[in-house]
Amino acid sequence: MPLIEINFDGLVGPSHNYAGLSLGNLAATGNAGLTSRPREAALEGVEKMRANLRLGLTQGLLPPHDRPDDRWLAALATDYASAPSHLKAQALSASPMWAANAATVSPAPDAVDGLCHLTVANLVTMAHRSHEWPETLAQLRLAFADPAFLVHPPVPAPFGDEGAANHMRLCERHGEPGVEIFVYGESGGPFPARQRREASEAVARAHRLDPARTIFAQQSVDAIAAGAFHNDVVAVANERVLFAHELAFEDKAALYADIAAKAPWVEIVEVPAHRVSLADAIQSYLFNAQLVTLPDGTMALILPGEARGNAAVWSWLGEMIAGNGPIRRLEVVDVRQSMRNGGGPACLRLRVVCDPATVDPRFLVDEAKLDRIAGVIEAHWPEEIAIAEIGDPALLDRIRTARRALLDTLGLIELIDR
Ligand code: SUG
Repeated sequence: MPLIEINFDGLVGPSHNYAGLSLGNLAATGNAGLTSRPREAALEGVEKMRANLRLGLTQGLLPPHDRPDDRWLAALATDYASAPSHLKAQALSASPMWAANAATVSPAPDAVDGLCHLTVANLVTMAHRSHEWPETLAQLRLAFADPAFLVHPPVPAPFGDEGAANHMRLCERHGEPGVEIFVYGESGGPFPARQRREASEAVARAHRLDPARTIFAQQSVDAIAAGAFHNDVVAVANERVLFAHELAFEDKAALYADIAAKAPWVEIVEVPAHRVSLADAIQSYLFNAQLVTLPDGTMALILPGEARGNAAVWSWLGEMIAGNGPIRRLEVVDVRQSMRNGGGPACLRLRVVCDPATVDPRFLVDEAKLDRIAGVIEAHWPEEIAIAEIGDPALLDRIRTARRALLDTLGLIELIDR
């Protein structure tokens, strides 16, 4: 079986809420305190996966983590009942849904040892995300237990690593050797730069990448300051196409020259700032689209509804599609609940290029499995979580029961106590 790209979507967990925990993520902080709708959020995610299946794509799933994270609270010498309210919110966050931050993935053709490498992200910059990695590691070691893969533990603190959200791969076809671009931040005005160059370099070394096909590029300070807390809010790559905002990178000329030297076949589709401002790009999540290759070899852009709702963005996209560029089709999905936390279609998925036969099938989905998952969500996910409910013991029981029911359905009950 040839190597193909599989999108593993993080399923929105039953504790999905709007605590406003991510400084520098304007949607998350701007919507702090809203009442969330976990059931709707998870069903939106299921519909997005169905839409991808119907495009002929192979789809995987990563289940929600155990929340609240009692082990993390215990390490902080407290428990949920007595923890101060900010720790309660941090322990309860459903943030593992944004699977683009689960790990960095280097497919086998890129590594000198011929293995597909995954390094779990440490996510140390944000407290509520810093405790995701142990369960992510457990899940990935299960899903990718085949000897075709090597799953690495996270890079140590203090070198922040946010995984695939700051990593792009260019290649002529998914199964062929690629050029990997690691985008790090040095500074972001008032906001933290979450990806450190040292972390990216450590990941590239661990993945046994060829330096001649590896690029390190700085994310633009202006983009981070405008609210692009990850590179995947201002750029996305797929096969031979890089789709990026004009102001995504600090030294664009040097990066484009490096790409031209290492991957002369690349087509750069750049959106000029005078057509779509950074503010519009970030509000609409134009670049947090899934840029995918369809079975007929053409490319489609899977966009959030917010991109259609932004006049400047939609008119630019209309012209792009009417032209003769490499992106031939637009698909719009509704992930509004996740978007309110700053998570678009691309945030919700981790791409792994591999032979699907080497993946634990419990992590792959088809329509029938998605029907069963939707049934569990309808029966168990809370309809709403008001911010004042975050300390409510009845809510915690519901959240745990809901996750158990899902793991049962997936045959993954061994993850209950990873
Ligand atoms: O890390 N939001 C996430 C969104 C991650 C989006 N991922 C990518 N761009 N790939 C974050 O900022 C909000 C949680 C809260 O505020 O309650 C949050 O964590």
